[in-house]
Amino acid sequence: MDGPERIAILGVPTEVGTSEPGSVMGPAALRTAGLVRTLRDLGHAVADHGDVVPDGPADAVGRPAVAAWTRALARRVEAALYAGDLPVVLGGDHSLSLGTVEGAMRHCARTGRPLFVLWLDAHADFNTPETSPSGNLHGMPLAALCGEPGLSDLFADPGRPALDPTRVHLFGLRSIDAGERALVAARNVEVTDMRHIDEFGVVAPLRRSLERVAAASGHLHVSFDIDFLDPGLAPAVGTTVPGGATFREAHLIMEMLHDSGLVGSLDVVELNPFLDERGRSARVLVELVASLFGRRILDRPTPPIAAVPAP
Ligand code: Z70
Ligand code: MN
Ligand code: MN
Ligand code: MN
Repeated sequence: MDGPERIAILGVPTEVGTSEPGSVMGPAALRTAGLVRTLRDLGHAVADHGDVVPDGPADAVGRPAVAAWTRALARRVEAALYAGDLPVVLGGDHSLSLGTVEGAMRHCARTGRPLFVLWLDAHADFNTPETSPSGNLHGMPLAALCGEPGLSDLFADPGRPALDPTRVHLFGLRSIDAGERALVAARNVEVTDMRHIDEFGVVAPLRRSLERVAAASGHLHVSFDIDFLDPGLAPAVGTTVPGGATFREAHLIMEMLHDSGLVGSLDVVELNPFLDERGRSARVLVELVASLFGRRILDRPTPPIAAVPAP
């Protein structure tokens, strides 16, 4: 990401993966908060492709409904990447990332670049039907993508290769169920939890991760669940988990992601506008996406820790 991008906006108004209604309105709220105009004002060529239509009956529920969204979205994301666009997917609950990541994986299979996933989230989203206490599919996309059994019916291609869990970085974790904790450890998923952030900050673990992606010439997919942020900052979430990222932490992460030039696709998920306060959360997300796409205070990248300028 260096200079103007061609950005393809894709709305995914779904809430089939959660039991809390409202995130179906997420794409509309992000557009209302000025996402498209903000990205254009930064000099990017932005095409709003409207909302994706699920590939199946409109009244589907449960797993067949999630699969219908995955099939449709994977195709749209793959096509956008093939056309040289950077897809920005507006959710919708986090089950939609099955589609974004399946599409990005197909693209990476063609280009030969390895896919890395940065998962900014309070949760691990690594439950399986066996470990899930809720049965909600938005708590399972990473387990499904990494090939855990019992979830292959959620994909367009049930025989697709699995995402390498060691190339997944959970960042901001502060709520994890017992079964998924065991699974995340067993699969060697990279984890930067909130305690680590409190002790060491966001810069060191993120920089380490970005250096790894750069060394492998990888495609970095960023999946931004709004509950990564502290609920005091972004209250529009179904289940609030206290102790989330501050605006300044999230802002710095976005600036570092921009400066890395490595981001190849982005999801912005789990905004529930029905629970927002005068559009506050939607506006915060637009500000953060703007920073990821190059808005900055001064015209210089975030300096490496090893090279803090002398006073
Ligand atoms: C819990 C589950 C979850 C929100 C993801 C929570 C999952 N681990 N909740 N995002 N808001 O039900 O699997
Ligand atoms: Mn740029
Ligand atoms: Mn999530
Ligand atoms: Mn979450």
